[in-house]
Amino acid sequence: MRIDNQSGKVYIAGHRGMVGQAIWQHLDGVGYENLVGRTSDELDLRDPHATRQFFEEEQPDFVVLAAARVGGILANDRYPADFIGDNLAIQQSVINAAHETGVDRLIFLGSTCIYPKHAPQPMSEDSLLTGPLEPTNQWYAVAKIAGHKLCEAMHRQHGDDMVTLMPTNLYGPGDDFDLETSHVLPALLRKAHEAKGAAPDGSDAPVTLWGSGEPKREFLYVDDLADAVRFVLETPKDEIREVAPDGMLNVGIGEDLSINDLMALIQDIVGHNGPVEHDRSKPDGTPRKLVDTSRLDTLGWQADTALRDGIETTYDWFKQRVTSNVER
Ligand code: GFB
Repeated sequence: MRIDNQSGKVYIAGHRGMVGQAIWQHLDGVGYENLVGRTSDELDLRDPHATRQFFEEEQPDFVVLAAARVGGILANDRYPADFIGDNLAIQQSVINAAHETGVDRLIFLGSTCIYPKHAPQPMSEDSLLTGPLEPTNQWYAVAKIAGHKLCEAMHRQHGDDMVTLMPTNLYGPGDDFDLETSHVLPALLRKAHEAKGAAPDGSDAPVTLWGSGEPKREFLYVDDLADAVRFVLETPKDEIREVAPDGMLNVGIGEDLSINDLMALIQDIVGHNGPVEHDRSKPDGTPRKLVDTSRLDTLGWQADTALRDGIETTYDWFKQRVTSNVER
């Protein structure tokens, strides 16, 4: 039995980011009539007083906490204080305000980098805190673990309905394509696109991959995550707790591939035929992070965007953005 939440007020924290935007469009598209968002200029979620005031004024029924400082392997490694500090502060303000103002359900978005670096694959929710973290993203991971634990504690102590979704590596339209801060998929799309015909003789210039290319990653299209958020919003609390007593649900597609194979797929989509080189001074990070999705499978949800289709849509979005920037 699904819950009909469509007339409830849903606050999407972080609605201008790739994830928040996709959630907004998806909920809007399926008939949610009462969506609320604030830009970071309008409301600094690191400020607990401003956040509390916003919750008191708006009185949302549901909260999707998609606001976070995020980035790829290099950004995580370079800005550890921002990644741990901002995320802890945002989570603390929003989760406390939701508790204090009696929100019906909060969905907190984490990441699968919270699992130990050498967790058995596929990684189940039970592997949380069973071993050391990957050093490059430990700062972000510690913040996200604390966010989940705060939700779990709110449920345990106060009975609050707070659920954490742990999506695997996300990609899609609206992603960050800045080569210093982005994740691997948008970075490789951009690099392959820009290398086309860029050699002095007009052939395709080389593309440089960071690290060995051997690590494996699982990629989830952001609209699939948005649909998982909708699905969880509409699933009765008891059904969720039956499969997830700790309130934690992995979200993935159940398949991964090496970064070298991702590069080959992107070359095929973009039409790049030049060589691929490796910058081995850059870190590899976690060797593999395939998630075990059996909890969400049991509840009845599965991702349905094939990797190739998702990358093609993301590439179309990127090309349009590049063209409109040039025309401006
Ligand atoms: O996507 P990514 O930055 O993050 O890197 P993580 C994944 C893999 O791709 C690493 C390699 O082995 C990178 O070395 N890679 C190859 C590249 N070429 C590139 C490139 O041009 N750019 C980038 N960015 N990577 C992040 C965490 O880890 O994943 C976050 O740091 C978060 O905290 C996020 O959990 C989902 O998958 O290694």
